[in-house]
Formats: sequence, C-alpha cells, structure tokens
Amino acid sequence: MTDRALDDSVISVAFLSSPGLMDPLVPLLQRELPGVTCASWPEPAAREAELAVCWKPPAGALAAMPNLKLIHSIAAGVDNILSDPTVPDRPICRIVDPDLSVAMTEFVLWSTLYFHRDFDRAVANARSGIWRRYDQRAPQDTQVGILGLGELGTAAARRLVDLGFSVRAWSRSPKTVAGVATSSGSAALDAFLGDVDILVSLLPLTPETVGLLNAERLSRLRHGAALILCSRGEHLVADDLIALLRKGHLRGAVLDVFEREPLAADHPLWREPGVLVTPHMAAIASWSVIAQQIAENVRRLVRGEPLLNAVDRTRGY
Ligand code: NDP
Ligand code: OXD
Repeated sequence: MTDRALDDSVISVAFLSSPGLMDPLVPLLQRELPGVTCASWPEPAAREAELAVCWKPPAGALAAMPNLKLIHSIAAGVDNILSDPTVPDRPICRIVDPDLSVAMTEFVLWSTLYFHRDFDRAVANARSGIWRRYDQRAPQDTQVGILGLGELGTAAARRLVDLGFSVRAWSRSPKTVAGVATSSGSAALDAFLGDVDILVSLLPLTPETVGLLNAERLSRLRHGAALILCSRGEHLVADDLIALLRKGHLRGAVLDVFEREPLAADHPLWREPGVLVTPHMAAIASWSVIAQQIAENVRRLVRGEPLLNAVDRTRGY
C-alpha cells in the first residue's frame, strides 16, 4: 500500500466484473462522492485505484492494485472474491440491506408455498389437462429447515413462523430466534435434517459448506421432501439431487443458483421433472443501495471509523 492520503472527494474506483455490469453505479457514486473517478478493469486507471468494487473479479487482479485500500462486494456473498487466493489483506465489505432481506423472504415464502400448497403438482397436472385436488396440510404440519441463520435466513425464518410453519434453522454458532428450533455446528447437522419437509439453503459458500448438499445429507430429509437452493450452486451436488428425485426420495427443487451461471441451455436440470430453475433472481440489491453503502464505507475509511458489513476472512463470510 502507498502512503497516499485517502480523500473521499477524490477517491478512485475500479470496477472488477464482467464488462458493463457496473455502468449504472457510475452516476450514483458520482452523486454520493463528488470528484470520484471510475475505471473498469483492466484499464490502467483501474490498476491505480484505491477502491475495488467487485462481482467475480478476475483472479490476480486485486493483488495487482498497489494503491488498494478497500474491497467492496456489490452482493451479500463474497465467495466470488475470496475464491482468489491472491486477494490482498485489505478490508472486504458486503451488502446488507433490509430490502434484500424482504426480497429473499418473498422468494423463500413463494417457494415454500409452491410445495406446501402443491402448486408444483398442479402446474405439472395442468400441462396434461389433469384435474386433481390434493388434501391440504396445515402449515404447522410442514417442517421447514433453514440452513444459515444470518441476515437472510433469519428474516425468512421469522416470516415462516408468522405464517404458522414449523421452522428449524441451523447455523455455525448458537442463535436464538423466537419460534424457531435452532441448532448449530457440524455435529448437529444430521439430526437437523431428519424430519425436514422443505429444506432452504441460505448459507455462504466457504470451504466448509461447499458440496454440503450431497446424497448422504439429502437422503436424511423426509421422504418426499423438497429443496429450495438460494445460496450458491456449489453447495449442491446436482447429480445427487437428480438421483434422489428419480428414486422418489425427493419430490422437487427450486434452484436459483448454479455452479456455472447462466445455466447452460442443455443442462439436464432445466428438464428434470420436479425441478424449477430460476435465474439467480431471489434477491437483488438495488444499484442505489449499493452506491450508498460503498460511499458510506469510503467515508468511514477516510475518517478511520469501523466499516459496515465487513467480512471475516478467516470464516470466509
Ligand atoms: P450471513 O453471513 O448473514 O449469514 C450466514 C449464515 O450461515 C450464518 O447464520 C452463519 O452462521 C451460517 N453459516 C456459515 N457457515 C456455516 C457453517 N459452516 N455451518 C453452519 N452454518 C454456517 O449471510 P446472508 O444471510 O447475508 O447471505 C447468505 C447467502 O445467501 C450469501 O452468502 C449468498 O451466497 C446468498 N445470497 C443469494 C442471493 C440470491 O439471489 N440467490 C442473494 C443474496 C444472497 P453464524 O450465524 O454462526 O455466523
Ligand atoms: C448475493 C447474490 O450474494 O446476489 O447478493 O447472490
């Protein structure tokens, strides 16, 4: 790092993402931080920037920025940044936003009701002109299990409780949420998964959680259970899911995230009966919120104040 003094009025920002993705941020950051200069990687000005704003930055890019003082994700997850082992030792911040929690809660509620109220079956039947009604269950008779009880998992769990569902949730450290049966730590996972009818994944992607949803774990869910995957594609072993669906152990899945996005047009998940693919749309932060949170952290950095929503690199989230 150089000794150049940091000044929020003249901060230089580099966008590290696919081309053009961050264009909407330029006027919003200029409004928040008059005097800011923006450049996109790999322009020379981006290499000299003090702030990196990232979504899937190219490997090695952050390490090649000598003036870098802060790395900011435009998302809640930072796995796409920390997956690069050369990321320099600078603060990394993420987006935490009440509207993002509302959006994720809506997505989880919709997907839960999709299975709980048999919309998955009704939609499949409607395609074949089949008129069939199913017995209804009370929400308390459906056990929803949430993996991850952070910002998003907690918001979703609370609303599911409000609607009368039986809710259990699993986290790394012990947590208390009214009306939710909580457990924590890897030793508690198998017991957590038993009796779950609808499993919702809201975990961050870390070395501990990659591949967590494999045949062994998914087999522990109740016969006829469903999966709602809102976290990261790498949490799921897709072939294991497909095998359990075909065996009839699992009923279906709503999958919002994939190891490779966009999901290839010829990927078998698109056509697997019982699977509904959505295009990583569960919860998307608005550009104005992203700009406000980045600007606030720049001001805090300049003033030497604690940053908002900094991630713990050793935990990986
Ligand atoms: P948080 O960091 O607030 O919460 C993460 C939760 O997961 C915490 O409860 C944490 O436990 C728990 N956790 C982490 N590691 C483990 C582990 N090894 N074992 C058990 N529990 C663990 O994250 P958010 O709620 O903000 O976001 C979660 C994820 O959602 C993001 O990382 C991202 O991947 C995904 N996401 C997807 C979106 C979409 O559109 N599909 C949109 C936004 C986010 P503890 O509480 O003990 O720390
Ligand atoms: C996020 C996401 O992490 O959009 O915010 O997946």
